[in-house]
Amino acid sequence: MAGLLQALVGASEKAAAIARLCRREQPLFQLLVAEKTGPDRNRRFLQDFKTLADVLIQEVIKHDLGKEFPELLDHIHGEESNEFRSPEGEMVTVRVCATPGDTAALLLAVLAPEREAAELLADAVHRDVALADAALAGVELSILPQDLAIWIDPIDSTNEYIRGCEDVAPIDGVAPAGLCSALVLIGAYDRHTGCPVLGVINEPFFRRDPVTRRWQGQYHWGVAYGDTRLSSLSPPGPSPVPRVVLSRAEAPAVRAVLEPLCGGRLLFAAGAGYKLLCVILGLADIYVLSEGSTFAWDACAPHAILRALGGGIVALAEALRMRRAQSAGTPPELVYNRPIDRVDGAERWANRGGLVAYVDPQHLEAVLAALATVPGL
Ligand code: 2IP
Ligand code: CA
Ligand code: CA
Repeated sequence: MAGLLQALVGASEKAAAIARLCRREQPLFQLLVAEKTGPDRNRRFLQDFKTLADVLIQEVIKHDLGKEFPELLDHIHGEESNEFRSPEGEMVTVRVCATPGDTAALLLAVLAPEREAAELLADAVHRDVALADAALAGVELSILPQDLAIWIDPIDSTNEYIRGCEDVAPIDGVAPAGLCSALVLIGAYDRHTGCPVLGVINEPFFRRDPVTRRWQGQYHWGVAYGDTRLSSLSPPGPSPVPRVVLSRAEAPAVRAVLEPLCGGRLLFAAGAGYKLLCVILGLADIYVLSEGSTFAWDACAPHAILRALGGGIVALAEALRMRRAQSAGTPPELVYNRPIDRVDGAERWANRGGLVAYVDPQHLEAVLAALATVPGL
C-alpha cells in the first residue's frame, strides 16, 4: 500500500497550515482570541470559533483521506463532531464542498457576517499541499487501507493554541507551555486488533522564520506492523536516569514516588500529545498519566511512532493490576478499537486507567515498580 502514509502526512500539513492561518490572518485571529464581551456581540459564535477551527480541520483531513482511500471513509474518527450550531441556533453540518465558493458559503452559515474569514478558511481547505520529502516518498508499505481505521486530534492542546504564548523558554529542552505544544495528531490503527500502526505528529508552530517571523512547522512519522519498524526519527539514545514528564495536574502521590527515580527533577509540560512527543524525541524518557484524561485520538498517532522506535504506551491500571497479581507477561499496551461500555460521548474513548509512554523497557519497568507502591493507583 504505497501512499497512505504520504496522505496522512499531506493531510497533517494542510491541517497545520489552517492552524497557522487562523493565528496569522486578522479576520480569523480576532475570532480565535475574542473574549465574550458586551451583550450586543454575537456571543455564541465568538465563543465557538475555536471549535469551528477544530471541526473544520478534522473534516478536511477526513475529506482528503476519504477521497484518496474510499475504503477508509467510514473508519475515520476524530475528537470533534461535525455538527455545529449557527448563531441562529440552527444545526450546520460542517463539511468540505465541491468548490471553495460552496465551502465558503457553508462556513458563512456559521460565521456570518464574517465573510472574509469564511473565504480565507475555504481557500486554505481547497489548497493542495506539496510534499518535498524524498525519504517519505520512498516508503512503500504492504498493509491494506481496508484493514485500518483512523483517529484524528485536529488540534491537541487547544488551550495553548488559543492562549498563544509564542516564546516560552524550554526547561531541559522541554517547553513547559506555549504555542509549540499545539499539535496535529493523525494515527492509523488495525481495525481488527486495535494496534496503532501508522502515526503522524505535526508541529505547526515548531519555530519562527528569523527573517519573516512567520511560523514554520515540522512533522514526524512512524510505522509499526508485523516486523516493519520505520520512522522519520531515530530511537533516542539511552539515558541512565529516566527523565519523567508529567501534566501539571498529576496527583501528588504519583509525583512523590517518581521524583526520587529521576534525581529529584521532574519535567512538566502542557498537552498530552506534546508530552508524548517529548518521549519520542528523547527530551524525556517516560510520560506517566495516572488519570483517564486522554482519549484514543490523543494517543494513537504518538503510540504508533513510539512502537516504531521500540517503545510503546502501556495501559497503566491494567499493568499495575497484572503486576500486583504477579501475572506473567509484558504489560498491556493501549488499543484503539475498544470503546468503554455503557458510556456516552467522548468518555467512551477515554484511556481510562491512565498510561505510561516509554522507549526504553528498563525505564518502564522501574517506573511501574515505583507506581505499584502508590496505594489506590
Ligand atoms: C487535551 C490536551 C490537554 C491534556 C488533556 C488532553 O486535549 O492535550 O493539554 O491535559 O489530557 O485531552 P494536560 O495538558 O494536563 O496533559 P485537547 O486540547 O485536544 O482537548
Ligand atoms: Ca487532545
Ligand atoms: Ca483537540
